[in-house]
Amino acid sequence: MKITMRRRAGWWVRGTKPLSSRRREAAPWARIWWIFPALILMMGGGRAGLADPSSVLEFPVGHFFINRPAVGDLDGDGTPEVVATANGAGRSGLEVAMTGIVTVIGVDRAISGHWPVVTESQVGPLPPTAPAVADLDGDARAEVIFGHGSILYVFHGDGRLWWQQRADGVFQTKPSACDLDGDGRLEVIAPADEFLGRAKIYLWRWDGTPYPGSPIELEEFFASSPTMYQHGHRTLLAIGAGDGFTRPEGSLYVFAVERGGWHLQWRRAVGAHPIARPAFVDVNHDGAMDIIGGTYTPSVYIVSAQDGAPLPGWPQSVGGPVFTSPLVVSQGKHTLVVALALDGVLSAWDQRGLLRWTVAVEPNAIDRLTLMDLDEDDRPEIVFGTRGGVTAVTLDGSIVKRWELGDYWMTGTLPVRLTERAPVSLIFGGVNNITEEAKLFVLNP
Ligand SMILES: [Ca+2]
Ligand SMILES: [Ca+2]
Ligand SMILES: [Ca+2]
Ligand SMILES: [Ca+2]
Repeated sequence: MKITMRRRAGWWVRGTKPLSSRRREAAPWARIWWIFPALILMMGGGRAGLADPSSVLEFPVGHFFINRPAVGDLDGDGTPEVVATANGAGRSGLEVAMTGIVTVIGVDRAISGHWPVVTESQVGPLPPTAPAVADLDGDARAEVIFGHGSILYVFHGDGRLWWQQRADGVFQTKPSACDLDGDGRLEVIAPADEFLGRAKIYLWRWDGTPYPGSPIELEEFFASSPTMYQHGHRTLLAIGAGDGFTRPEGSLYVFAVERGGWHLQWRRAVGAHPIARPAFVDVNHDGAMDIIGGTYTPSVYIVSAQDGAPLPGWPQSVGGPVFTSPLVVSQGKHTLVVALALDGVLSAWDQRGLLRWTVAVEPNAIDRLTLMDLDEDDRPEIVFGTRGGVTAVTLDGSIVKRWELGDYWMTGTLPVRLTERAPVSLIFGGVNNITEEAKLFVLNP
């Protein structure tokens, strides 16, 4: 790949084409492709543009597929870098689809080192997972952790490969780094899927040596990204698992991880294919953790983290599969549970499952809803990428803002303060529906 180095608006990027900054409006009729084993969803629909006075930076980072970007201080200078994983390098379309590319973009100065990096070609078109960014070796420079095909990669912050491990199965969800056993060192947690087989949760120590008892085998084909809750030296690890549309069952697993091992705390059927990343939240304010997630039943579930028993009023059914992790917003005594389904409807309930409102947004398959106080009125808005742009919805269920960014399918958004004094930017990825080009977007709302 030709290496170029350009500077614009305080941003440096190495190894990609020049940047552009622009204002655009009105996304035309578009299509969204969501790549998943044995599943390609095609969706349509349209929406007129709302106001768009904001500035947007765009960085080309690959083709066909892009994940929600991550940020971390890769070079130890105190300011964050942005990491994007996409499909990518090569001359033919198939070659591009079979490789992953990782691009790193810096705010204040050019990124030194070996970025972008390109992964080994896989059998068939597989996207890399979203990246996790964490300092595994304790040198104050974050590593970049992601899976592509059956390989889990760990790169140092300068783009040098540190370690890699092979799995039975395919990495398709974002890995995590967490000190599971309280020894002061992070572990890497990465589920690998196996179509018509059994998904496995791989655990490695910081340096790539296997954690005792790894991998943990699940009954289902596919697993969600893992979620952890830590209490003292004990970590609870929650993961949803399902078989796609082939079987209506699906389980939520909670494992307890302690020094020297792990054990299954409980497993409970929560609906079909519950692979929206579960979240630990005390939804009913009783001092005990609950777990919330979404299924393809389709439904939103809330269960007790203690034993998996459903909370009163839950699960609640919705109009389409829930791939996006639901949000819980608490303001004083009031709690709002918000979930987005693949039919493009955002729904909100109170903690007992009473429906408060619904609003039609756009069909989408994003991984995350973001809370962000856009107008600084001390009430956060719900922000997410959709086809054609980014939408913000108030806690009362009205669309207050819509940024039209062209014919792109967008990922979930990440609010980041890129320098100490900078206002919060929204970072997300998008794939162009015509050219299939993958871009990283930085929106200053
Ligand atoms: Ca930095
Ligand atoms: Ca490091
Ligand atoms: Ca540890
Ligand atoms: Ca609770």
